[in-house]
Order: sequence, then structure tokens, then C-alpha cells
Amino acid sequence: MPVPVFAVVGHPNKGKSSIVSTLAHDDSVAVSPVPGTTLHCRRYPMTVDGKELYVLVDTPGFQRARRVLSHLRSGETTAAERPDAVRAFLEKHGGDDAFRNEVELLRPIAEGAGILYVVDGSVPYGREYEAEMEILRWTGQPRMALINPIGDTDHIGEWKAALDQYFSVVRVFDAVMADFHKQTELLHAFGQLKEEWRAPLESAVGLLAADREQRRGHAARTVAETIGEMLALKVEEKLPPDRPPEPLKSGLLARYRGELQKLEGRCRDRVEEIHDHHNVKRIEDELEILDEEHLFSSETWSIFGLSKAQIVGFGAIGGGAAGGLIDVALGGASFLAGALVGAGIGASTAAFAADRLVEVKVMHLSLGRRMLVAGPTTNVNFPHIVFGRARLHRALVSGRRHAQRDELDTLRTVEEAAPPLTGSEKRRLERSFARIRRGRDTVTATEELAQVIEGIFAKDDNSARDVRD
Ligand SMILES: Nc1nc2c(ncn2[C@@H]2O[C@H](COP(=O)(O)OP(=O)(O)OP(=O)(O)O)[C@@H](O)[C@H]2O)c(=O)[nH]1
Ligand SMILES: [Mg+2]
Repeated sequence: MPVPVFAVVGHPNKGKSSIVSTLAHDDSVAVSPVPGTTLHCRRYPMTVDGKELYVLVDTPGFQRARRVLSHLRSGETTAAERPDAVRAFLEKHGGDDAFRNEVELLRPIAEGAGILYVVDGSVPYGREYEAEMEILRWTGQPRMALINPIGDTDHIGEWKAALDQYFSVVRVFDAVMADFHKQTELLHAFGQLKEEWRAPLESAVGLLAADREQRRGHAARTVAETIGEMLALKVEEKLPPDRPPEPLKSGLLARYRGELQKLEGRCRDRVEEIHDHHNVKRIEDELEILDEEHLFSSETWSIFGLSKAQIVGFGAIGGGAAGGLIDVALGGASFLAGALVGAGIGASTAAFAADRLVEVKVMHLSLGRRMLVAGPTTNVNFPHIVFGRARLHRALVSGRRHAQRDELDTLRTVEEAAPPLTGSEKRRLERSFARIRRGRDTVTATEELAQVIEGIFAKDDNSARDVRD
């Protein structure tokens, strides 16, 4: 059975391509503030696992609607004959440059596509749109109007009053802000346009929801594997005989941090690919600031989106202390020791390793050879920081509409994009990190971590929806 096809039509520069991009989850659709960006109609199928669910056709804007309408009206036609009159117009003027845009946008409709007529609800309604709407009525195809509020002023009421006279369904749909929930609502509404589209569109909604879950799992595994690689990371360099190690240490540390940075960058690229965002430009800081001096500065904490209490809490759990957070409000490396001692945790806990990202050690090999080695890190807070960053990035990417073309700003705290972790989530994370660090059966340990992370991501997605609703 052919899948439902929708031609997205309207005045130039009203967000037609943006709607196509958001609903087809395709960021390759050309969107720009310059009117006349789309010159030809083009099909964008929404597919899941290679199966087409529906197709959106992007079209150029109306250019000479009044002239086209007077052509249509020039013959004697009954209402029943109007669709044929549109077809006759296309045949007669198919190669006519004056009606290039109208021919492009009407052709998919004449071939059976449903109509999504897009208007900007932030500008006043005007009579110039009436010729466009009348032409669309002549096609006789099922049609819906979408009011896309591009700016802040609200003219939605007057638009509704006019659109109701031409369209059986009128909806407000913000191409750039509409989340997954709003998109599925719209697909249900498309199903009301024509009986035979209802079942395929309802099944499309189910498949899209399952697909979203699958992507979430995939992203969770990618993040878990990256954390595993980062925790195991080790860089080495030969230490020539009679060379003191000290001058070489900083170079090796820089390489170590560079490798971490690469791993994080690769993880972010993959998470974006998983969500079909292929052209994202990120505003990001470098994980490089994870050095000893910065690791416990309050500035670093806020950048990583972790509160001071959380950091200390992780340290305490990592040190084998009873769970729960130790609430402290001071900054600086020394307070950690104080807080732990104050909380009755012995000075020998692993948490004390936390004031270093990584140590550079000299390894003595056979025949007097020596190696300088950095890593793996024993810093207890490190995987939490890496996870906090990955979680923020994933939340931003999974909530991003494909019509969004601004840079992805990752310089925020994770609290802005996701709810706080529960004590149990933190403990489960900590246990998985510790298991991965032990280095035995890392495949199972990574899979376990992926499951914990997937649960957290699912919660993040639900809370994002609650906030927007
Ligand atoms: N803020 C905001 N901007 C939007 C929205 N929809 C579209 N835009 C912007 O409006 C401009 C035009 O969007 P397009 O989707 O290219 O419009 P179009 O109707 O396809 O334009 P043509 O192809 O030129 O006819 C772009 O700069 C979009 O980013 C929206 O809902 N909110
Ligand atoms: Mg366009």
C-alpha cells in the first residue's frame, strides 16, 4: 500500500522547509531566512529501519497565485470538475516559466499528496493568501493548515478564523520548538484527513516511539563504552637512558588529556549521528581543563554541572563509605579531606586519590629500559564528570529538532537540561564505574553501565516532555 504523502505548501519563507525537516527528522533540508530558498519540490521520506512511514514533499512558495486562480476560473467548471481543471492547468503550463513555482507545488498534489498549508501566525492575516487557499481548495485534496508562529506577535486568532473556511483541520505547530510528543499529535491529526491514512499513520507513531527508544539505548551504550575507554586510557613514552623523567611529564600529560578529549569528541559525534543530526556545530569547552589545579575548583564543578555536594558524595561512595551525600558548602581540595574526616571516613579511603586526574609514573623494564606512563586514572570523580557532560550533550541532541540550525550550546549545567540524579542512580553508576575499573569482564560491566545510563536517559526524556507541556 502506498504510504501517505504530504505536500508542504504556502507563501515563501513561512517555514515550509522547517516543517519538512522536523517531521522527516532530516537536517539536510535547506532552511534559510532568504525567501525563495526552495526552488524545486523534493520528497523527504520518514523511514524507520528502511521502511517508509510517510513522505513529506518540500515545495517552493506560491508566486503568482492570483494569476493562476484566474486561469483556473477562466473555463466553465462545476465544483466536481475543479480537480481536473487543476490537472489541465499543469498540462498546459508545465513548461511555463511564469508559473514555475505553482507548477512545482501543485504537481505532487495532483498526484495524490495531502496538503499541509503553512502560514506564519506572528504576522497579520491578509487577503493575498486567499488566492493560494482557493487554488488548494480547487485541487480537492485533503488539506490541513498549520500555523507556524515564527515571531513573537500573536495573530493566531485571526488566522484561525480565515483558515477554518478553507481547511478541515487547522493546527498551531511550531516547526522549531515542537517536541516529539507534539509531532506525534500532528501525525494523528494527519490521519483524520483521509480514512486510508489513519492506520498507517497510527502505526508510524508506534514505530517512531520504538525507534526513539532504540536510539536512546544505542546512545547509552556509546556513552558507557566511551567511559570504559576513558577509564582504561593509558599513554606511554620511552624514557631514554640517563634522561630525568620530570621534563617529559608535562608532554605526556598533555597527550593523555588530548586522548581523553578525542574520545569525548568521538562519543559526541556518534550520539549526534545516532539522532540523525549530521551537521551540528557545537559550542563546547575542552575536557582538557580536567587538570589537578581545576579538578576541585568550584568553577569547574559548575561547568561540569555537578554540585559540590555531588562531587563529595561520589568521592565518599567511591571510598567505600556508606551511601548518601555529605553536604558541604566550601570549595578547595583540602575541604574534601576535611569533609571526609569530619564524616568519619578514614583518611585512607580511595577518595584521596581524587585530587589527581592521573599520575605519571616511571616503569622499569628489563635491560634497564624505562617507560613513562600516564593512566589509567584513579580519580573517583572523573567518570561522574565525564558522564555529566555526556548526559547533558545527549539530552540536548535528543531534544533537538532537525529544523534547528543554531549551534548546539553545551556550555550549560546538566541541571538545566535534566533532573537531579537520585541517590540510587548515583550508587548504581558508582558501582558500575568501580566494576569497569577492576578490569575483569569489562564487556558485562560496560553493558551493566549502559543499562543504568539508559534508565537515566529515559527519565531525562520524560522530564523534558513534562517541562515543555
Ligand atoms: N523562530 C522560528 N523561526 C522559524 C520557524 N519556522 C521557520 N523559521 C525560520 O524562518 C526562516 C524561513 O524558514 P524556511 O523553513 O526556510 O521557510 P520556507 O517557507 O521553506 O521558505 P522558502 O523555501 O524560501 O519558501 C528560516 O530562517 C527559519 O529558521 C519557527 O517556528 N520559529
Ligand atoms: Mg523552503
